Order: sequence, then C-alpha cells, then structure tokens
Amino acid sequence: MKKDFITNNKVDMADYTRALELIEKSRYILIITHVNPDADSISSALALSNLFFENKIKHKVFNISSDLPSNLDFLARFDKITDQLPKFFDLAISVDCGTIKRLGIQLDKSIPLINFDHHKSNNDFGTINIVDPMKSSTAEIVYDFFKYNGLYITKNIAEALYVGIYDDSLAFSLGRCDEYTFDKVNHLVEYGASPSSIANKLKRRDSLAKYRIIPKVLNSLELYDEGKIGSVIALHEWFQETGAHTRDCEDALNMIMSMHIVKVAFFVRVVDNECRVSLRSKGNIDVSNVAGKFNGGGHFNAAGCTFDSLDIENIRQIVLKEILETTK
Ligand SMILES: [Mn+2]
Repeated sequence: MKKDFITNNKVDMADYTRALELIEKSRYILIITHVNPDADSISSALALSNLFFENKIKHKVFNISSDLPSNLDFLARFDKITDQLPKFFDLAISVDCGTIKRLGIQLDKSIPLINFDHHKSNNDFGTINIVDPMKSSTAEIVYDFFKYNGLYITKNIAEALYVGIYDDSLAFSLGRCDEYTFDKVNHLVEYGASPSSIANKLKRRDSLAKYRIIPKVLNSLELYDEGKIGSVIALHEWFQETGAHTRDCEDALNMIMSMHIVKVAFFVRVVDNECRVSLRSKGNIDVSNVAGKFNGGGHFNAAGCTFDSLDIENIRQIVLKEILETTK
C-alpha cells in the first residue's frame, strides 16, 4: 500500500515523516485556515484537528474571521474553530494557503511551519513544505499524509477529507481529478463518508436570499470577444436589499461558465471594503497568470485577486483588458 498508492506524487515522501515527527514533539499546535476560508481549507484543518483530538494532541484551528461557511457546520469539530490566537503555540500548520499572506496573520519566525497546499502560487514558505499543484485539493494531500504515516482514518476524518476533495474539485469535474483522486474517495467512502448525505448537507441548504441575489448578478452579465469572455458583478446594495451573504452569489460565476460559448469568466464585487475578483476558465487558459498580474493567485482554471479601489466598473475594464491580452 505504502509503495503504490501515491505514484504520481510530487511531494518528497520523507516530508510526510518529518511532518509527523514535528507534530509528535510539539506541545501546542496552531492549524491555520486561509482568509475567506473555503471547504478545502476548513476540511483539511478539521481532518487534522480530529486526528489530534483523538490522540490528545493540544491544538486549535484558527481562522482570522469568525465568518465561516455555515454549510460545513456538520463536520466534526467545526464549532471549535476560533478567531482567537492561543497565547502559546510551538508549531503552526497552514492548510490550503497559496501564499503566506493568506494565513491572515504574521507568524513569529522562530515557530516552525508545516505548509500543506496545492496552489501553483505556493513558494514553499514553510519549514516543511508538502505542496503539490497537481492535486485536486489540499484535502487529497492531507489524505496522503495520513496514509503514508499509517494513521487511522475515522468516520469524522473521512467525512472532512471527502468534503474537501468534493468541493475543491467542483464535484469531481476539474482536470486535476485523476484515478488517484477516485481511489482516495473510494477509501473515504469505505471509512464512512456518505456521498449522498454530504452532497445534501453541502448543496441543499441554501437560503432564500441566495435566490434573490443570483438573478441580479446574472442580469449584470456582459459578454466580450464573441461571447468567449463573460463578466458579472454584485453591487454592495444588492447584499443589503436581499440579506444575502457574499458566498450566496458565488454560484453565479459557475453558471456563467456553464454556457457553451464562454471560455473565461470573472466576477467583481465589493467585500470587506475591497474589490474582490474571481476568475474561472476552461481548457488551456491560465487565469492564475491574470490574477498574478494584480498580486493575486490561485490555480490554472480558478484564481482570484483583490483591489483597494471600490470602483467595480473600472476594475471590470482593467481585468477584461488583461484577459484579452492573455487570450489573444
Ligand atoms: Mn484548495
């Protein structure tokens, strides 16, 4: 099992061992999820948190904000995630943080950091770096960490890892999903993750507000370059009018991407007093490069960046120009 289950791995196998050794000798561990956390970051953190809890390893799961995706509330130890830093910790573990900025805090240089991630933009900012951009999700990399070290995957851990892989691969629809991904998912189901129950909890608990704001967002659609490029926006007042959360309109971008003619799409909205841009593409268009031009990052087909300016229409034009440059 140890020999053949990760034959496509870019990670140095010895790092899995080193990471576990470091975990075992630490007195208090801080697991850090990224700013604007997604299912992959939270799930990867909770898989580790459940392992630590079951083995009486002192730790906290931290996010800079207390505003977490509530559809993940069924995962074990979700309610233990905190926005308060402990007074003492002698090991930090970041999960799914593509850049050190994504941690949301500045770590003391003397504290060792284990960096679990799958972003192309990751520049190995940790003491131990377990980074592989070919993986569907960070959860898949955390799964490998469990397997390689012979750690037991409980039902709670299996559920968390399944959620991370399922969500980050857009329900197994992205190119980074391969036979190894399905092999892992198969095992996670054997260990107790229920695909139907998880899909129901993740996808079928939407608010009414979501269906009030999405039509507004879709209505803002503009197409360029004979429909190959699409953009949508969300105005600040739409959130106030509908009571929707920022996360409620994220599906609108996937809807635009589902149109046959659209090859690249982006979404501009104001969140927390800055303009956030999400980019998606199909096939061989690298949107992480576009995001990189504006100090953002991400993956080949899904990336993002932020702007200090709140001028949505202006930012729409700036990003469009960059995409036209990239795709011409
Ligand atoms: Mn991820």
